[in-house]
Amino acid sequence: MQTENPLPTFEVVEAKVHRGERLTEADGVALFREPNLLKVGLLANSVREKRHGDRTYFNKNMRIEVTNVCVASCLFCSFAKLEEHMPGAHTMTLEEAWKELEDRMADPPSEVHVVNGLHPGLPFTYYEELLRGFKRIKPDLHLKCFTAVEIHFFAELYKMSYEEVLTKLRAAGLDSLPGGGAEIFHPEVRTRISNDKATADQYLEIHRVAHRMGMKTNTTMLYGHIETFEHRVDHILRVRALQDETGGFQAFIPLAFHPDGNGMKNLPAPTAVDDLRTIAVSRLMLDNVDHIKAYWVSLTPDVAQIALSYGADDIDGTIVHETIYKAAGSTSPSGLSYDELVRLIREAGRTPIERDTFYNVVKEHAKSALPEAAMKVRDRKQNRHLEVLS
Ligand code: V47
Repeated sequence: MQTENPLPTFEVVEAKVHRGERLTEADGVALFREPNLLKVGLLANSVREKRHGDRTYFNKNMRIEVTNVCVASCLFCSFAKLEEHMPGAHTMTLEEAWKELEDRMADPPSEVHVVNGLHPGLPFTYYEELLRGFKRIKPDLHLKCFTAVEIHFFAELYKMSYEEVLTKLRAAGLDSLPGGGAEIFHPEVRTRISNDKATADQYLEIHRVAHRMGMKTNTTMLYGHIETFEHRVDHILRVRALQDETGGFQAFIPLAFHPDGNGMKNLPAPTAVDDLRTIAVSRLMLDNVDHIKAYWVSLTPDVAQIALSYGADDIDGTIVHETIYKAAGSTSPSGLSYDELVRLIREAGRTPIERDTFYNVVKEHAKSALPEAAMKVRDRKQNRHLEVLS
């Protein structure tokens, strides 16, 4: 890495951003090392506002994890169970998985996001039927299912090429791939935290194949454990390089590490300052990725709300039943209502835009830093405090 040379000053990087120049690896490391978080945040916010103004995206989505049985042994994972008979291991029947969606049909999501363990004993038809069943229930539902790590596992287990796996799943209803499984690409970290699943090159190759087939995907970075700032910058640059080639990534999602109940439980979780800095540097480095997502489950709704002024323009969605972060000690609720998301975005001074998975506008809400109803509640609360004090 070039970082043995003196790093550029913040002012040099700032001037480059204002000139619209692409940032280098050394610039990225310098931004991570800049002690004044506000300066980095302000710069990232200027880029965010140039691209999106106040617009802040969210969707009506739901998460379904059909199995937590997983043959991989990732150090950061608190969700996986090695075998089906272990306490806490669970694999849904297809009927149980479809019922999760059926139960939501009074106020249906526009997207279902499926992430699973790497189960060695299910037939490929289970996954095809899963997708077909979801589409039978709601034909216009967007299916964002299976990380590149799962696609790699399917290719090995069922002896198919990546393209064959994706073609078959697409025929069954798959619309796009979520970004999970990226972790940290650099081998110095990846071999220590997740050595027995898709490598960085395999992960990126699957996204490349998906993009070539016309599918959009997201990508992530799991930060705040044993990696250095240099590893984070290396990761971001690998995303940027593939995006230059294909243009297929819709959003980059930094995921804050949660330590409870996993192989790195002795490490502290990243602080809010690290969260905000990582969002900001991602926005500044990824000049070719449209959206930076502040995933409220991993950040907490409070930090996600602030991240909307540090470069993020998307806050994910309603979600409903998240379990991966719950298992790892997240204190975030497992779902937020539509109105709560609108309120979070509005009170951050932004305009809430309900989107579909491809960022088409479903509903544009009025911008209002403090909506009238919130003002009234605030006044009432303040009056009550004054009464108590007098
Ligand atoms: O792949 C697992 C991460 C990912 C922990 O594409 C952990 O729109 C922190 O990828 N602490 C799954 N992170 C979630 C994911 C995602 C989330 C939101 C939106 C999208 C999208 C994708 O969660 C896993 C892994 O990288 N993870 N355990 C943990 N203890």
